Amino acid sequence: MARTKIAVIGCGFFAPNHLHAWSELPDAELVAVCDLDEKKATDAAAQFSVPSVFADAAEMIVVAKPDFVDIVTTMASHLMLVELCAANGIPAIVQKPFGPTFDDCVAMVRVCKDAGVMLMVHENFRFQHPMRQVKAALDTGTIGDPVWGRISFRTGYDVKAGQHYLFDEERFIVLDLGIHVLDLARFFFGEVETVYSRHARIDPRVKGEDMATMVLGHVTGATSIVDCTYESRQIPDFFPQTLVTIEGTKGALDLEPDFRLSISADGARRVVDVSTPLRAWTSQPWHVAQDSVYHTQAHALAALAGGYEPETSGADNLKTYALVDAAYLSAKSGECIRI
Ligand code: NAD
Ligand code: 89V
Repeated sequence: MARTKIAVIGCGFFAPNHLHAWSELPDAELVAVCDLDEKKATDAAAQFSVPSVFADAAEMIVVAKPDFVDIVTTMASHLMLVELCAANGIPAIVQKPFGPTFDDCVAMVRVCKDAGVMLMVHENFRFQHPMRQVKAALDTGTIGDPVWGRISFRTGYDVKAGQHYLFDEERFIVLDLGIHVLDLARFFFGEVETVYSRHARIDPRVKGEDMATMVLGHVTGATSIVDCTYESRQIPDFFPQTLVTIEGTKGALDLEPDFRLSISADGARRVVDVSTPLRAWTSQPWHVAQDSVYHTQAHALAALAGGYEPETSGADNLKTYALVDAAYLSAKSGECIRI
């Protein structure tokens, strides 16, 4: 079977992970890279042996004729680029945050639906190896039905050093990082009906909030706490690990630091190592995130080939994005928001 011809738009900070993953996926063939800054695209093409380089996405689509476009730009350009793909009948995967506003996200879903092309959001946290192990453990039913939990991402790692644009985001950590953790809450506990959130700004150099604590009421009756900060002073710092506690009707599980998954059920506790093996191109401490890029893209290719909706389709991600908006509304009003 012919390999899927992939074009990548955006060759900045995070793109090398996408390019490595596409290079490693046997069913993918990188045919073009594009960046407004042509030097970045040229450098990426040289490093990953990509035959065509563009500074203009519209030209790339006409000339390179990709089967699938991977949009790795920051959110301001997502709507324009997704519209471009849809207008040319090409499916796309777009990095998180899906868009700067809910209306933009809805427009992207609509334009792809009308064009009959797949749209996936690169929401990679649920594709992290430890998170798949947590979900698999939940699905065995060993701990019963989840009734309470906490999903926590706390670090002092300087993410802004690599991603300078984060300084200027009016809506910062909930939209940048909370969106991942909220997606995990949906993944583990199901859909959400209420959101209460408190935010704080700790680093005076950023415009938006860099600490958030959200309480979610799930449709099942379960409650989860989603908390995140880029300004934790904890030692050791476990960046970029997400810690998970889930209590169920028959037991409990904890994804602890250093990727130990402890499962308590039937009066006993067992601990499983769920650490992520290194790939040739992944390295500590980012490897768990990098590896999830591979699995996210593998899922995209499988959904494309199989003609089914990916787990984190554009339509699905609207539900996560609605929680982001609700968190901001709650933090501003001091009220619990019904979805
Ligand atoms: P970046 O600014 O370093 O790179 C983006 C690149 O896109 C830039 O080189 C820019 O010139 C290019 N670009 C912008 N508009 C373009 C257009 N219309 N046509 C062609 N090129 C264009 O950003 P980044 O840090 O690589 O982040 C990109 C996205 O990835 C962000 O949305 C960010 O939130 C996300 N991200 C996700 C993860 C994750 O784990 N999922 C991690 C880091 C970043
Ligand atoms: O930007 C991101 O999406 C996150 C990280 C925590 C690494 O910054 O993956």
